[in-house]
Amino acid sequence: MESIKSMSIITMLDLPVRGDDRGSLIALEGGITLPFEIKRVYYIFDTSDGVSRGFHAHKKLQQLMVCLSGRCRVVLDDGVRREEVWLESPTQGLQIGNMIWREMHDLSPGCVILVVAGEYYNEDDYIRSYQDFLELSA
Ligand code: T46
Repeated sequence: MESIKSMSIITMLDLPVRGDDRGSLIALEGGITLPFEIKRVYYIFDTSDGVSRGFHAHKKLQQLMVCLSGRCRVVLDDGVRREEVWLESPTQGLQIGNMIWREMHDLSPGCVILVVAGEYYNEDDYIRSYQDFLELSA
């Protein structure tokens, strides 16, 4: 698990490519490639043109986000700082911890985002109001 960029709230993981002359393969292993155990995997695709997603934080959830195809711009906000990063490579993962507001913008046509999560889906873990997020993170 090698962090190639860890400044402020953006943490990108350089994912190990197990390639050979047939092509490339990346394996994500909980507790090895990722700093948490994996309980859930989901992917986002076929997002309508011009639509942004996210606009929430999680109370406890740890996740890794990888753009497998296309690109998208992710905004992260810890209640004090607001930063953004383009995800455009299947070899790089954006680690997002708890109490980080996230937004996904400018998803390109054909954009596919894989998300690996440390917990099962739980709507109670979501903070969907930015004002509530600011109060809870203060
Ligand atoms: C996140 C960003 C990056 C489920 O039933 N199970 C699931 O595991 C997930 C993730 C979602 N859903 C349902 C809940 C909604 O009815 O799928 C629908 C769309 O979910 P949501 O509006 O939360 O999708 P995004 O793209 O805004 O956010 C998702 C994740 O929910 C969130 O945890 O960090 O991707």
